[in-house]
Amino acid sequence: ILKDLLFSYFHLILYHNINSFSFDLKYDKMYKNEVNQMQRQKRMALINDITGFGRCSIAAMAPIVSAMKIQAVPIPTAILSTHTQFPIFYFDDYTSRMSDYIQTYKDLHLEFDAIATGFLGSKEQVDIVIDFIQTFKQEGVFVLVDPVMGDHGKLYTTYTPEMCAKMKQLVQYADLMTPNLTELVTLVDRPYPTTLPTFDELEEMCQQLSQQGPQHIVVTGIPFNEKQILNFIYNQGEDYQIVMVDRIGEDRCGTGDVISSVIAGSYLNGYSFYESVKRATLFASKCIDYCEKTQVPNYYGLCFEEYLYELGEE
Ligand code: PXL
Repeated sequence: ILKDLLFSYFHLILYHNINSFSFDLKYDKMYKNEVNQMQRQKRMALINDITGFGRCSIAAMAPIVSAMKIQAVPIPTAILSTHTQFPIFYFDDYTSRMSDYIQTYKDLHLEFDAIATGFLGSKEQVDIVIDFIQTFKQEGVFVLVDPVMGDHGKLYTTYTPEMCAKMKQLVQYADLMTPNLTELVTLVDRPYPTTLPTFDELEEMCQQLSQQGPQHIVVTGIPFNEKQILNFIYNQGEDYQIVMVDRIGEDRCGTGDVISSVIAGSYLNGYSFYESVKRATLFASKCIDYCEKTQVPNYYGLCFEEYLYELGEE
């Protein structure tokens, strides 16, 4: 037995040494190849939760950006079996493991072309995201912040005043932002309007938010009338633009994630911000239309799989 044990131990040491030696070589070669590669595939970090059933966050965003020929790199903030709109769900907060997870990317000197952030559950997570951006946002890298904070004039219960203040800190690192009206007014310290704000009011609020960082903002999903949804686009130093879409059915979970990932992917592939928003809202509308026709429950998310191939067609 002792002989066997010694033999295994010896093998373990040998295996480890050979392995770390070959890793160094492999890593060096891999890294140099990547740097020398003229046309490395584009790569996007997705900092969001992984939810198994319900078509939201990374489970929706990763296939969407992949369809656009962009490598998706998930950085989980939490792991859930279903999203929180289901009556029951398993929830595993990943905060305490995020820094170690990200450390390997730092050690590997990985590079990203874009960073997209979504729902963040605690102020610690916002700090981790800020550190990630400070490390990986090199020249030419853009950051899309989807400030998932609330909807219909109400903030999510996790959004304490402390969390709101923390979210405001993240704004300065954003190049692109995709707030809804609730999130926009919260970020610029205004009350939720009782009537539809005018375009001038929307522009003024976007201007205020933009002064803190983001050059491009789209205020998504503003209920314009019974039949239409307004998306208000603000580009720093330019006139505002609007994209109207038909209002189909009730709100669907994950719509924001589908929209923000199509925007991020399109923008990374060279579309203007306006074109990116247009592509995203049209794509989401098509998916919602399919869900309504096939009577998919709202909390099952958007059946984006049906039209995914269209995103790959330039
Ligand atoms: O963005 C939708 C979403 C994402 N992730 C989780 C959610 C929801 C919506 O409820 O619960 C965990």
